[in-house]
Amino acid sequence: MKKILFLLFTLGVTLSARAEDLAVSGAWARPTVEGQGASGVFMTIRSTSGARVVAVHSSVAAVAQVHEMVMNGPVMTMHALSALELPPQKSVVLSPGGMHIMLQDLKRQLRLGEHFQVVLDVIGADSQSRQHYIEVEVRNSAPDGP
Ligand SMILES: [Cu+2]
Repeated sequence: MKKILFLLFTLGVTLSARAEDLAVSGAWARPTVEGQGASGVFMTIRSTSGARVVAVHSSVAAVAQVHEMVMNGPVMTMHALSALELPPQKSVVLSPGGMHIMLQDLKRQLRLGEHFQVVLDVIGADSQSRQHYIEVEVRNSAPDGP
């Protein structure tokens, strides 16, 4: 019996350590006007042991993708990434003018001050897939902080 309790305790600790593998901070999106179809979501993501974001969803938009900015001749264009790589111990910044999560076919207006959820489908260094729920604040500029 003592052995089983020990195993459960060890398992519990392992699970909670894994859940903390991914740290997301400063998630925000700009407000939209009525009828606007798209918006970008920005945040900083850090993985302890390395991971990749393979899909993104949000209930506020029919389509969500990770985009990068690429120069196409003299023109800056957006390009959808099949996966967002998160190298171990390295902060990956999604910011205006750089990589971002693109919400397309917005189902409703994003109003200043409100919050909505974005879900990241992540495959960890252990090849296990997990979903991370991110709370996104609608604001005019990036929040301060780390
Ligand atoms: Cu985009």
